[in-house]
Order: sequence, then C-alpha cells, then structure tokens
Amino acid sequence: MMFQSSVLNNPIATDARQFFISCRRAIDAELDRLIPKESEIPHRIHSAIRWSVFAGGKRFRPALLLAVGQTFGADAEDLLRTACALEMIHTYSLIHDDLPSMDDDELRRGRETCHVKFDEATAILAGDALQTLAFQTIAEDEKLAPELRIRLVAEVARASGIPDGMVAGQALDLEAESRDVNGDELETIHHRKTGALIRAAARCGAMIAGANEDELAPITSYATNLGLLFQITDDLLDVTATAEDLGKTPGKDARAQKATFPALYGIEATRAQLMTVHTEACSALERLERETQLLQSIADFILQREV
Ligand code: GRG
Repeated sequence: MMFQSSVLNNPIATDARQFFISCRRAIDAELDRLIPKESEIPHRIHSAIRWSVFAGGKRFRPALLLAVGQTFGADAEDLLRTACALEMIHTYSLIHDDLPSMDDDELRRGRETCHVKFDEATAILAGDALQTLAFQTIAEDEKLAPELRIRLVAEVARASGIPDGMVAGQALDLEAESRDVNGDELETIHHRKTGALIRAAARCGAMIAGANEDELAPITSYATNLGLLFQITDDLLDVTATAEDLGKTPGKDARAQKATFPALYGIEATRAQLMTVHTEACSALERLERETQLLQSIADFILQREV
C-alpha cells in the first residue's frame, strides 16, 4: 500500500498542521476500504455510517496515533488500521451523543446529525456497528502480531468503556446535569469522556512501535495533558466560535448551564490553565530520548486551535 504523501512516512515531519493534512488523506482512504459501501445490504445503515464518518471530522485521534507511532519508529502502514479503529469509536460516540436522549443535537461536522438525516433507530445501530467494526479491524489486522492485537483491543476497550473510559465519562456528565460540580469533578469527567480515547490513541501508537514501559509513561502523561488541553479549548470554542466554524451548535454548554472550565473559572483563568496544561504536556516529552518536535507541535496546534 502506498501513501499519497511523503510527510506521513517521513520521520522528520515536524509541523502538526502539515502532518494532519497529509494524514487525513491516508486515514480517509483506509476508512473507505474498511467500511462497507452504501450499495451493500443493508443499505440504510451503511449510508448512515458513511454519512457520519465522511462528514469532515478533524481526524485528531488517528493522526495522534500515527504521530506517536512514527516518533517511536513504527511504519505508518502498521499504524493505520488501529488509527482508523479509533476514529470509528470516536464517530460512534458522536452519533450516540447527538441522540435526543443524550445531547439532542441537530448539527454535527457541518451537517445534519445521523438521527435527523436518517432516524433514531438507524443512528443507534450505526453507532453500535462502528464500535464493533473498530474492534474487528484491530483483531483482524494481519500486519500486527496476534499478542499485540490483543493488547490493543484491551487498551481501546478500556478507554471506550467503564469504569475509567468514555462511557463512564458520558455517564458522569449526564449525572452532573442535575447538580453543581466542582473543578476536580469536572476534570474527572473530562479525563474519561474526552481524555481516555486521546490517551489510548497515543499509547496504541507507542505500543505498535514496540515502546517499552519507561517510554509509555511519559507518552501517557503527554497524552493525558493533551486530552485536557483539547477539552478546555473545546469549552472555550463553545463560548467564542460560530456554528459555521465549529460545524456543530455553539453555546450549548452555557444554555444547558453545564459545568465547563470557562463557566467555573472565567475565560481569563481558563486561558491561564491552558498554558499550564500545555507546559505539562511538553515537559513530559522531555523525558523521552526521541525526536519529539512533531508531538510538541501538536500540543502547540491544539493550544491555538480555532475549530
Ligand atoms: C455517547 C458513549 C458516548 C460518549 C460520548 C465524545 C462524547 C462522548 C461526547 C461528545 C460531546 C463533546 C462536545 C465532547 C467533548 C469534546 C469532543 C470529544 C469533541 C468532538 O471531537 P472533535 O472536535 O470532533 O475531534 P471531530 O468532528 O473533528 O472529529
């Protein structure tokens, strides 16, 4: 398999923006190969899955997996399927998060949400199918040793589920709607709801590259801080950005009186917190005896992101 861009397999790629652009093509092409076509029966669920997956997401989690894996010397071709599996899990979570019984939203990735375009039952099934396809994709990745595939499946399952993964974060978030939460509780929600999958992306990249435990620890710390950085910038963008920029409905957190960093601490203190978390992420990288310029650039990119 040949990648269209040399940047993807270039160990000296240092610019996050360029890296994301070049990754995106390879990730989308592989997702297109892995997900059944609309023409396959049952048409409606395949159409719904493709509607949501190919709606223009940033592909941040798979790109992070590729970046970390390449930092540790893995070949992009060995990383790509697990990277796509993470995007499948992420897209499933967005489809289910948008459902009327959850966040009840009509706009996602700049277009109608899955249940609005199709129907609620189809959206539930599309999310379910994406989740199982993600695990199937890793389990059947013949480029990787069977033992490694088991470790990756466990890592992704742990990050996606309970008690410390994304589903737990979503459950805590729903519970928090009916009461006040403090800063520590908010961080706990964020670490699970958003952080766990981002952390798994980085760890899977390192695991595929054969990184040892001494290297996994700083990468885990980097990615934990990166996940928090990503969520705090998300909270800020919800206050400051437009629907056109975001491709989703802004201002929802404030309208729902949701606990967010800006709501708890104010915008200026939230910006200061961003700087602290960014510094923590970068200082974790200093513990690695690797060329980490691309990973630093990704932290800078998230700090400054506008979408
Ligand atoms: C339904 C089990 C379940 C979990 C839902 C992901 C999630 C958990 C909820 C989405 C709501 C939300 C605003 C989460 C915080 C940040 C976040 C994950 C934003 C969406 O991710 P992006 O910005 O989206 O990477 P794109 O569309 O670019 O992939």
